[in-house]
Amino acid sequence: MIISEPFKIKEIKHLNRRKSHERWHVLQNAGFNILEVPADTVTFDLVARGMSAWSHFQKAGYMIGDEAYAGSRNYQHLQSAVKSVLGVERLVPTHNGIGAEKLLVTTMVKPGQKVLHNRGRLDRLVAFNGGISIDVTSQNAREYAAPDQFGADLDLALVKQNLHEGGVAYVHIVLCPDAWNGQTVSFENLEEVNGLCRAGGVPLVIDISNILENALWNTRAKGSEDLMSMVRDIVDQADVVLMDAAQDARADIGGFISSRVDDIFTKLRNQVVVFEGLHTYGGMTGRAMEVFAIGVREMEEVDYTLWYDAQVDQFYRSMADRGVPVYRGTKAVAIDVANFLPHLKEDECAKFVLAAALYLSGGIRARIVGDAAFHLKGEGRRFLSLELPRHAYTGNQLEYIADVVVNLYENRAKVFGLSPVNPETSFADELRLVPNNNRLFVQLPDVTSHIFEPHKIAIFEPIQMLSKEKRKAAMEKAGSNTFLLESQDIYIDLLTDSGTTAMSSYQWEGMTNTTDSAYNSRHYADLVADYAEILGFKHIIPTHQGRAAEHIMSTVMIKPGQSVPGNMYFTTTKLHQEIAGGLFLDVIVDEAHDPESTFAWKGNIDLTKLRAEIERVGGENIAYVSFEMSVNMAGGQPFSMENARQVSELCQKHGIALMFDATRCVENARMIKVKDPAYTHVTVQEILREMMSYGDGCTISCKKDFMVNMGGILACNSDVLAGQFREMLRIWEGDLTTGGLDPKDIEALRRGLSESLDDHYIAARVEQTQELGHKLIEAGIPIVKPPGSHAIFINAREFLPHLDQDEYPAQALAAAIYIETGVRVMERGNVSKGRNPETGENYRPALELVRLTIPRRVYSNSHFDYVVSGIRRLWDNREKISGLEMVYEPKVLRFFQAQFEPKEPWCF
Ligand code: P61
Repeated sequence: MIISEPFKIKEIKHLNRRKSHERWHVLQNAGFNILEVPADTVTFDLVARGMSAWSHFQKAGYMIGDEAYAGSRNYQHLQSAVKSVLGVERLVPTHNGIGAEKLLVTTMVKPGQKVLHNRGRLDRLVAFNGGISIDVTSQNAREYAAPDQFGADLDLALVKQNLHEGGVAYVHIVLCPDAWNGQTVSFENLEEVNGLCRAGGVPLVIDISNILENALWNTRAKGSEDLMSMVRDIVDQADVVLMDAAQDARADIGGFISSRVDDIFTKLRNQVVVFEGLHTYGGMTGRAMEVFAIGVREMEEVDYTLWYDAQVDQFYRSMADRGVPVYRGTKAVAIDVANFLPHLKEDECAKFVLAAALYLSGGIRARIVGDAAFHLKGEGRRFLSLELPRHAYTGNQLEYIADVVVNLYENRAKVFGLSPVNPETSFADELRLVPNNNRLFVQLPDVTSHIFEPHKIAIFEPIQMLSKEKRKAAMEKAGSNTFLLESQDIYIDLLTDSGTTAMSSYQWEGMTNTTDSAYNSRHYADLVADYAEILGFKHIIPTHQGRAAEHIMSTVMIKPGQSVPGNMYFTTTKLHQEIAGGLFLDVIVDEAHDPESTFAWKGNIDLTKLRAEIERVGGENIAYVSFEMSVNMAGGQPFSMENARQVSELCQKHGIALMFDATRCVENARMIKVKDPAYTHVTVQEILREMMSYGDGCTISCKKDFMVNMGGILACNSDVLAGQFREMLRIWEGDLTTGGLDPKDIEALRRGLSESLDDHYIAARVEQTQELGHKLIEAGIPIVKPPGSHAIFINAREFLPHLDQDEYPAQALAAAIYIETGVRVMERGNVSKGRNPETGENYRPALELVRLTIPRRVYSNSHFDYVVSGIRRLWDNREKISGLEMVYEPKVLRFFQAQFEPKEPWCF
């Protein structure tokens, strides 16, 4: 069974969110027709066509369009992909699925001829050509049964009878017809219809746009696992196949039609230039063909098909299990409208009412397209499809949607009908409706049960799991150091949240239209203005990343021999303080060193310790106080606003500068909002401003909270300091107005700031980490409490009590976690802390931890469920993990490159 996405998130798109009263106005303007609602007001657009996520290979393909009029390379790529994956030899490209159908009908239907099909709705294209469209789907389709029942089979007797009567142009099978909620056609039925067609001399046309979903259920029925052979077998039944690129191939646009029959193929190929474009592009751009071609190749990734199916199943169960009348389709879950709104009369447009109510209460758009009459009466009126785009939404989001549906079901009595203003109109998008009661829907209670990611998946990157044997070999090669593993060997990468963020399409948009000059670009000016506004510091200086800012600040502000008190060390921060001749002194509260303490503000500075240090050396001998937000090494622990205020006062009294490490400032602000009742109703942005107001400047590694893969900031209020910082910047980093960053990254950084301050985003971000922590606690794993915001830290001393600290328990545990689960984590203990230069002994810090760091917007909760179950397994085998011996040790920051060997061979 597949339990988590076989990919990680590479790029996200923000979801639009509106309040329900705002949606009410939108609905009024849209004539209560869901199709007329502007897409930018929809949160969840539940259409499986063209709304799916792309793989990052598809995105790359989009950039290599060969826009030649004739014989484009992308056409060749598409042709060879379709041949190799689907076994389809001769390709006639079209601009979309309708383009393919248009070629089909215009070349193959003569006036008066019949088309037999299982589409379940009126076919205007056939009628327009003078043909007669006859639905021959079996009666079982009306049950809307689960996909294993093959409800979309053709009624063989009806097919036979019509073929016998003659005048049939072709038989057209859709493998998972939308109008029957994507029910499936069985392979036996295909074979039998094929036999009938052959006998009758009539071509069989198969629409293979949803061939993966169909083949999945046919392989299951046969007890087989070979999905791609079933795909080939299905294609083999057809004389003509056609495909909409925007479905299984996850493209946005495109299609093709093909025939193995020479005569038909020649007609299609001649006709394509009349309606679509030249026979080597057929109305597609080169880039569209490339995206399509890559999508076709990726149809062979069976895990993608399994994951999509698992999502449909989860979505179905989350509603069915709570009593909602729903049907499980192959790519949609359909609501049984009559049973959902039994109090509405025939003429009250129940399907449109339900669609409007779903939009109103959750920003959800169900799919109502095509003929108006189909949706107002008869079969079409019976169900409302919620189609899942492929790989675009997370389990959390599906749960939320299900909550909205359940909430609506429980309050269905409050829902009133709609009356059509123009019931005779042809197409659904033209329909206008008015409420039968002006208070329609307004009493529906809001659903607040789920915090969900405020973005959908735009681009994903496949991940793969090596076998345990291979993982063991990879870890051996890496000298039991997770920093030395290769990324391609990792299933879920929790090494760091630094630079690993999935950027948004909004950031990418800014990066594609940049002024690339290093000298005073608009991006620099905008960045400085935005960060100054939000952080409240006068001078904003970009650097290439955090440690560069630390180096400059330490060099400028520390005189050799000066003390630098701080709330726990961070590796690079302390190193730069020491390089400048400073002496770091830990003044964090004692609770921070106790993994079991549940003190809410473990990031606080202990004022007594700080006061004592000031008394000991005198204020003038303190370079500055180094005050980290969401203290990394303590477990991602926040400081309180009260503490910031008090530390600030104390510093001010003694003329000591207070410099923040604001790397995870937004997360600290969120924690203040959650933990301090005085800030419950204050926005994260305002909290951040207040926090910053207590300091004199900061360094930031923007690769964390500010949503970029590269970038840093050095900020201060003092003109003198800023001048000195800038001098160093030019010597060490790059130009004044880039700090060594690409202007594209500067624009991404500017846009990342606004995204990080979105209250919905930061709530979901912190919630994800908290949930992981709580699940590990429930599984009995010893972690640092309370769970922090960017990472969960496992207490390796407790996990491996049989190891001495000089056998590097955290290092051993990190290596073992990779071998057992394919998940990469980071040691934060004896190896990271290093040796005391005076004694040469390991420091043996109080905290011997393994860090599970959560990249931003990259993984879903399903991934973390996998992580928890794997670590739980290891916990049961923990005594089998022996200690390590260090066999290679660099002098500084040794943890990055050190190598180890297990003292005894590991066998778990
Ligand atoms: C991390 F193993 N953090 O957490 P730069 N301040 C703070 C950081 O967390 C931080 C920097 C400054 C990393 C990357 C990393 O020993 C390690 O942009 C609170 O990385 O230069 C970085 O910012 C430095 C991992 C750094 C390490 C040092 O994963």
